[in-house]
Amino acid sequence: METTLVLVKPDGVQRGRIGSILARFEAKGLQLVGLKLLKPEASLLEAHYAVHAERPFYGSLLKFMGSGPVVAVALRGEGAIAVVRNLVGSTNGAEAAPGTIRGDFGMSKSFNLIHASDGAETAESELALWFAEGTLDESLDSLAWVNDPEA
Ligand code: 3AN
Repeated sequence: METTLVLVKPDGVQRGRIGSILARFEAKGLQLVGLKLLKPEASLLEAHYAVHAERPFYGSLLKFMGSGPVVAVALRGEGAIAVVRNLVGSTNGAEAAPGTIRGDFGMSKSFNLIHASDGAETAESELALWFAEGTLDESLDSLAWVNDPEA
């Protein structure tokens, strides 16, 4: 089992896409184990995007991410990190595959609706930042019908 972090970015919240984005993860069979709406502090965003500090878009990325409320979500499932990245699609919404969240809802490479952890180490550090209080330990009974225990 893996747990990964998803953020519905300010554009996704302002455009009323929280429900339709979360519905895709629920429908897939991932379990929500953390959920909150917040306007992130600059210090949280700086820590979250530290790896991009040298990129030319870093300043505008921090400004955008701090411009309105975001939804932070922790999702658990077998192979959840890669499964979620596949559902999210590639960075630029204009080029992302149809059927992915970015491919279906977005047109931009900066206003791309959603963030998802890109690996095991990132997921661990990002979950510690956004869910310092921890995530839910309990598993929903429905998860027993998502993955075949014999396979
Ligand atoms: P992804 O979220 O697809 O993993 P990263 O990790 O390359 O993308 O970039 C982190 C975030 O920085 C993206 N989600 C996007 O919001 C922003 N970003 C990436 N590339 C650009 C770009 N060329 N111009 C503006 N913003 C960008």
